[in-house]
Amino acid sequence: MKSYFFSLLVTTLSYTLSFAQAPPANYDESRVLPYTLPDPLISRQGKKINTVKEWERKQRPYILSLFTENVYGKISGKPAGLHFKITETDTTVLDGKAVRKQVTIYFSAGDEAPSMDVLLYLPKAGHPVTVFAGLNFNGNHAIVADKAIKPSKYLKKANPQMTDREAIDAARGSAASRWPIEEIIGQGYGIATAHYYDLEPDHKEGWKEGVRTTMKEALHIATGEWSAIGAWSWGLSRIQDYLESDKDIDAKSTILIGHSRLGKTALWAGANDRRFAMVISNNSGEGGAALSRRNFGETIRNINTSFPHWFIAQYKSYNDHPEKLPVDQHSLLSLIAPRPLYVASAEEDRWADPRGEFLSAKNAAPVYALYKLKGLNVNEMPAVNHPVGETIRYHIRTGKHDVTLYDWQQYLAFARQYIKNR
Ligand code: GTR
Repeated sequence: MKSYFFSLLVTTLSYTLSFAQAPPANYDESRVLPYTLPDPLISRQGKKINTVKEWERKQRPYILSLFTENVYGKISGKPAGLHFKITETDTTVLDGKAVRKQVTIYFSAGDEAPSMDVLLYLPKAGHPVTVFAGLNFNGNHAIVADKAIKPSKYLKKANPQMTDREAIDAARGSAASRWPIEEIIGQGYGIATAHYYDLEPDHKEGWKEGVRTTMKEALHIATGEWSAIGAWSWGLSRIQDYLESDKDIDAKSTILIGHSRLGKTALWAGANDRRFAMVISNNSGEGGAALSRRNFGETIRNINTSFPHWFIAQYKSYNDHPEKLPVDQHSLLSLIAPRPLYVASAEEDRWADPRGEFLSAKNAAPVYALYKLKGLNVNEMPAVNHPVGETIRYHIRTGKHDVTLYDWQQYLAFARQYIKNR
């Protein structure tokens, strides 16, 4: 009897603890506890990695496998039967300065296959052009207010009474400030974007409708073996598959870009798919660029509680023990090497831990150094609106969690500097 009550007590306690609310977020720098980062240049056997050869052959695959097993899960390659249908080519957009293409990517053979709609804007001159590829939050029709843009089949409705038409009209162009197309086209670059819901709707049950279910047999990955971030990342690689088929595009120079959860996604996609020439993480925060071991802003427990589908189940075992993770996010950034990497924070986005993003970028530099590249070669966090660094670049801008024209202007300048002669 005694032991029964004891075990009941233990069960109740552990149940209560496992569902306990995360402690309030820490925003006090003086309360950040000391931590030690795992060294991405120490092998499984404890040996120091000194050469690019050792890094590429053994250590890089090892670090990638640690993220696969502990954080984001598996990811697959290009499926058999993948094909494209160009549904629109309009050469008159942006006063004739750009070409708009709309393309449906079918993930397997036939017109009924699961698919994703991609919206492209390309400058008319300077082909083949470099493209910024990134997923968007609210549908392609939210990028530019033009009725010719096919609306997403996933519509956000402000209230249940809203008709589809009203929802589409309300969303049209609503994300235009995050995709300053005139500026991008004016500087000679293009964009390719798709709604991330086309890959997996962003909620706990979204996997039932997304590619983790619809492509399960074709990709040979069980739904629980990968994550929503994995599914979205996989979709970015499928956009690259299309870009490689389009002769107007220099697909060897594709720049991945993502904001927030889609910034986490861009990093994971860039780590897995080395066809991407540059990666931009905009305000990606916890599970993105920010160090998990720093108890500042969002924590692993917070993110796993609000968004259990973003990562694999194993990641939950680190909820209260980031120090047990065999990696930290600087190791993810290291996987982008030797490709140029831009990490950006926003001053008011304390939830994403700007200093943790900076320190992560800084601690990725030793892997860039193997390639004789200077990474983030400063010791102190820069002042706001003062980009720093070389092959790894960093800025913290004034303002909120967002993607702004200021951010894009820095990315365009970085692209001009590092991508031009590829
Ligand atoms: C927040 C989440 C962050 C970030 C953000 C976003 O609620 O806690 O990790 O990803 O959403 O994607 O906008």
